This record gives sequence, C-alpha cells and structure tokens, in this order.
Amino acid sequence: MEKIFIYTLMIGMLFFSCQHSPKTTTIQDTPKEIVRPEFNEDSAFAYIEKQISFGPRVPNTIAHEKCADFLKEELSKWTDTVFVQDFEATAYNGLKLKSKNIIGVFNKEANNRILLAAHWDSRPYADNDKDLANSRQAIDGANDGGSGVGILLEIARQLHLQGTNIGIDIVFFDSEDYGEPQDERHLYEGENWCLGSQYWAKNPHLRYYKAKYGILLDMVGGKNAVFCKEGTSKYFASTIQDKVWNNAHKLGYTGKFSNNVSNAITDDHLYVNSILSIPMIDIIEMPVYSPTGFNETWHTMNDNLDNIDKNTLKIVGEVVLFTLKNEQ
Ligand code: AHN
Ligand code: ZN
Repeated sequence: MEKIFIYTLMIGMLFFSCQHSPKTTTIQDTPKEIVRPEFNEDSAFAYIEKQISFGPRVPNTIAHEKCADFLKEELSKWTDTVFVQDFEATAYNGLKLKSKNIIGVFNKEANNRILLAAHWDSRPYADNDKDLANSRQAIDGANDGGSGVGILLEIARQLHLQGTNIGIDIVFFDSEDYGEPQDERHLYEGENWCLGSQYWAKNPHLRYYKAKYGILLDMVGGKNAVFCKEGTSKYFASTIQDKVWNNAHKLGYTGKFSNNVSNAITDDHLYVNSILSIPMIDIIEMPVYSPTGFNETWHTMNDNLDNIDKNTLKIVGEVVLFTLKNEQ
C-alpha cells in the first residue's frame, strides 16, 4: 500500500515537473524572438520582369528613358518624396550619357537614416559572352541591375505597408555599367565605372546628406547564389558587414551568407565610402572559384529572366528588411 502511494507520488511529480519545466527554461533565458519579415519574392520578380520589358536600359536609349519614368512612378507610390538627379556623365570613350539617379525617401526629417542602393542601368556590351559575335550586344541585365532594383522596389512597397520610424533612402544609380569593353581595356584608363554613384557622392540629393550606413545590392538574383564578404566592404565597413551577415545567420541563411572573403571590387559603394565617408557594404554574388569573379551569366546574353532565382530574391529581401527592422 505504502509502495503504491510512493509510486503514485513519483509519477505525479514526474508529470508535474514535465509540465512545468518548459516554463522554467523560458523564464531563465528569454531569447529575443526572431520575427521573419514579410517579403514577397513574386512581387520582386515581377519588378525585374517589368524592367526587362522595356528592353536593355542602356543610357541614351528609349528603353532607358521609359524605365526611368517607371522607376520614378513606382517609387512615388511607396515613398514620401522622390528626387530625380539629371546629369550628363562622360563614358570611357568620351560619349555623353544622359543619366538619371532616382531616389525615394522615407521620413525625410529623421536623423537616424539607412541608405539602400542598386544600379538600374544595364550593360551595353555582352563582352563576357562565349559567342564573340555578342560582344557589342546589350544585355537584359536581369541579375546585373534588375535584381537589386526589383528587391528594393519590393522593400519600398513593404515599408509602405508595414511602416518605418527611421529614415530610409533608396537610391537607384545610373550609368554604373558603361565601362570599357574587355577587348579594349588596354586603350583606356580612369574610373569609368559607377558614373552615377560618383556623381551622387559628390552631389548628394540633399546638401548635408548623412546616413548611419548603406547597403548596396548588386547581382542578388542568381541561381543558388552564395554571398561572400566582399573585400571593399570589409575594408570600409566590416562592422556593418558582420551585422548583416549575423542577421542572415539568425534567419537560418548560414549557407547562403558565407564568412569567406571575396576580392575587393570597384562598385558603387566604393565612392559612397571614399567620397561621402558613409560606411557602405555591397551584397554581391562572387563565387569562390569563378574565373571572372562573378557568376556565369555576368555580362553575357544569359543574364536574363530564366536565370533569376526567386529563392535568392527572398533571402536577400528578408535579410535587408530584417536589418532595417532591427534599427527601428
Ligand atoms: C568591375 O568589374 C569593374 N566592377 C564590378 C561592378 C559591376 C559590374 N557590377 C555589375 N557590373
Ligand atoms: Zn555589370
């Protein structure tokens, strides 16, 4: 009788303790809940599709002009203020490029600001295509140009729906990709890439423009893309880079945001760092064993919609939005 009583008591205690143990652990360590932000990759993809529908967005073409109108219209749906900077850039060969940086602003008055950017022009030359006959053909730039803009337009839409307390500036740089073709590289020198960001860094849309940091998106829609820590970003803004990569890891994207370091490149963030002294990182796909440094479609006719991966768009979109939410 006594034994039965003890067993009953023990089983009861076991039951009691099992029921209550989870509660005890949550009180002891209250990990901050990870809230996955809402980001619609179908919408980001549709934004890429729309850009491509105009034709290659090469400066001095009708397609480029039409796309500029679209970007301005779309940004004005979601942001508070839109600025368009008209300027004439000079290409490597002396050609004057009618260029436009397009800027959408949330909370113009806020001091706490984050800068987001991508280039919106597309390259006039498929000079990395294995078919040499294509070396002066303009590319769709679905990934190179289109993907960063697509993700940022979707982020703008989500920020409009979800709200933001901090200031956010979305800058679409023009004339990034009009650098000299590979087979004429020996004929030219100078800083012939990233003409829009060079202009903007010297002439920001507001005179005393300042942001806590910036994130550039470039080639963020590739199939099975992995993002390494790009060297120029590491040199100027390693704290920001580590923060963004840690955020990616918190969201479960450890394999996609690798701690491997890739080469330091000249991209739009270089000029924001060196001229404006705003620490800015580049999220850019640079596969480790790639001969060009970039993915296989880079500056080829294959940089088209067929080679865009919605899953990559989703991952990058979530990581950037999550980073913004953590600054609120
Ligand atoms: C150069 O290859 C000089 N810069 C890489 C930046 C780039 C080109 N991003 C897209 N296209
Ligand atoms: Zn390019």
